[in-house]
Amino acid sequence: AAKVKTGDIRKAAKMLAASRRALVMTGAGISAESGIPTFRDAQSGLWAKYRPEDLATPEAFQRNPGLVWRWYQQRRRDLRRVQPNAGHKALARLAERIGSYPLVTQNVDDLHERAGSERVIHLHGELFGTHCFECLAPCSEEADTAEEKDRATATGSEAMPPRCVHCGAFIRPSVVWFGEMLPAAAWAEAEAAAQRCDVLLCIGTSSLVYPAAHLPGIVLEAGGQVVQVNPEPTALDTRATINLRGKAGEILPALLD
Ligand code: BJW
Ligand code: ZN
Repeated sequence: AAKVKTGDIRKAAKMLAASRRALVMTGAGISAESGIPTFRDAQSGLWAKYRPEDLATPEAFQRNPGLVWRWYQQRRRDLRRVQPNAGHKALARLAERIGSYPLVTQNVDDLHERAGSERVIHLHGELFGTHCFECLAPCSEEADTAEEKDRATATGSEAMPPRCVHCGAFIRPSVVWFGEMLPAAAWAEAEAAAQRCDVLLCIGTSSLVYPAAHLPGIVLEAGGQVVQVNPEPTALDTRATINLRGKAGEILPALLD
């Protein structure tokens, strides 16, 4: 947190301590220090080898279900091997400090839950969920153990997605692709929380993907304040009340000091 003015950290900490209805929103940046690449990092980002529209859209899945499925299987395996970092843990401790608050995440990983956060709202779905591409029936495929998964990879039997037991169509990951609606209940909850919150802590998101990127604006228009945590400039910088320029794993624990 060397680059950040300690005065700004102290101001943000006070703001959170005084808040009556805090809200936290996270993006890929909070999981970066756990070893999960972000999306828009050109070198090592999750889309380094492909264009997003070749992987994260319903059209991409229809065109090449095997490619898309294997990409998600790899990400599930990677996720099983990493741990929540100091940033995730600080957010869980923050609830003990200031009282329980909703945590809206764009991430499809489960690192907030594993760190102990309880009111996690997943706007873009979850990596370990699966459902039918056609009839939307949930699939219990993920009950398989990691070892079975690895064996399936080794034998090439996961080259294509499994089939739905009800209608025979392909099974897909329960994540929100470009052009798809967000889960209605999750979005409604996030929007309502933004409208009534007095302080939003917005961490590790480029603020480029909508409608999630609307949430800080909703907070500001309703008279709330926005504290942003990000080592890089983002689309939100000019509107945020306080910009804490640094890594989540360093700034968030410092907010609790
Ligand atoms: C650190 C750090 C450290 C690094 N500590 N920080 C309005 C205007 C223009 C376009 C649209 C609009 N409204 C809707 C759209 C279309 C589209 C959209 O937003 N496009 C834009 C890209 C232009 N939105 C949609 O399609 C959405 N659906 C929708 O609108 O439905 C309505 C509809 C239906 C039908 C027809 C038409 C409309 C759905 C969006 C779904 C997004 N899905 C993805 C993939 C999920 C599945 C998967 O994981 O594979 O979600 S895309 C990807 O981006 C993923 C993320 O959740 C999301 C956001 O990314 P995030 O988290 O911000 O990551 P990065 O990589 O961008 O940024 C990381 C940040 O971390 C950086 O700032 C770093 O600096 C920082 N960082 N280390 C703290 N240690
Ligand atoms: Zn089906």
